[in-house]
Amino acid sequence: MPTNVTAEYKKAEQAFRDAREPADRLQCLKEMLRTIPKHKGTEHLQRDIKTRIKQLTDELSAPRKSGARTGPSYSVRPEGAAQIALLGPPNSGKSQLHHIMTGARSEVGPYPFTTQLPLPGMMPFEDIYIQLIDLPPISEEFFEPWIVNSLQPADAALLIIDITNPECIDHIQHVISQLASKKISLKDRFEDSESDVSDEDMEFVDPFRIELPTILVANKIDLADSSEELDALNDLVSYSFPSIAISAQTGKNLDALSRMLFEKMKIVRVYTKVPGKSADTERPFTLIAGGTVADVARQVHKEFAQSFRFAKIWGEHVFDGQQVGPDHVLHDLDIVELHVK
Ligand SMILES: Nc1nc2c(ncn2[C@@H]2O[C@H](COP(=O)(O)OP(=O)(O)OP(=O)(O)O)[C@@H](O)[C@H]2O)c(=O)[nH]1
Ligand SMILES: [Mg+2]
Repeated sequence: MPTNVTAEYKKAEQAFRDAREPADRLQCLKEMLRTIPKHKGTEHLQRDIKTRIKQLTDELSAPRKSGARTGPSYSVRPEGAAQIALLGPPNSGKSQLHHIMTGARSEVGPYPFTTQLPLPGMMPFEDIYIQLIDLPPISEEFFEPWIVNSLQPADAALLIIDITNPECIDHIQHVISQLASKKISLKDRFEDSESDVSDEDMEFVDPFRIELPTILVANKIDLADSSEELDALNDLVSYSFPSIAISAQTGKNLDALSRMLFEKMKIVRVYTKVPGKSADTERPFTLIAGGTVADVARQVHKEFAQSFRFAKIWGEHVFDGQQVGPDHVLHDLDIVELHVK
């Protein structure tokens, strides 16, 4: 039987999903606990919320001590146009890929379990950056519990496998099941699924469930001779994830991979201009598909959204200098001139 929630709780829950800083998330969790209807049907969720509040409070109050049993959440503050988590079995080349794409010094080793902490890095794509987070491996026997926290702010994932490993297909399943046991599902679609939940708007959905759109990356293609390994590639077709075969060693197909990420994420670059001047083409603001003029206004200045009057836009989908309101949806490479009171 679905249990109905109040609009107040729903609002707090939405704010929690949108919050990216740990302190904001904590605030939202407290608001969720305050507004959740207190009855038998919500007991389980109340307990979950309390656990998260405790974890976050501990994390925020205590600086990380080495060897502490309950460590910090290991979540990395998002930067750039999107945050992408690198997932996969041991030794599949996650760190090698991270290093070659971002230049960050991920430790690469010819043995499993080399990576033990999340490591951020920025991958350039044309005039923007996408953040890649290198993570420890996930296998049938091994799963760092804190990876769950690391995945909270992620926008999508790359599931990296070693195509020369005869068990690489099983590895995919192990990663999927380990994550599923923690309410994290890897999904094959990048389209926003928010709209299909409108029917159950006022029903409880688990606020801690995470869905990560995922690209399957078949690595070490340089070692694959055209026989067995490529058969394995064909088996991958049974997974419906978008996929690509690369070599993190030789660099083969890496440009295609970053373009695929950019396109799948539907990242929108917006250039701003001041009236009477030409656009600032140096540094675009970035939005995820569906982002509006108001979203850009907020990035330009926190209070901009309040003083906003209208915007003029140049781009492929508008007349030159077309006047629009805050809800106008922007497209990649649009130029926006904000007018304020
Ligand atoms: N030939 C070849 N070797 C690769 C490729 N990518 C990674 N390797 C090698 O594979 C080994 C494992 O690479 P890592 O990047 O450390 O793998 P990982 O997935 O980060 O491993 P863990 O941190 O243990 O999960 C290293 O010896 C790399 O040099 C590739 O595309 N081709
Ligand atoms: Mg590694």
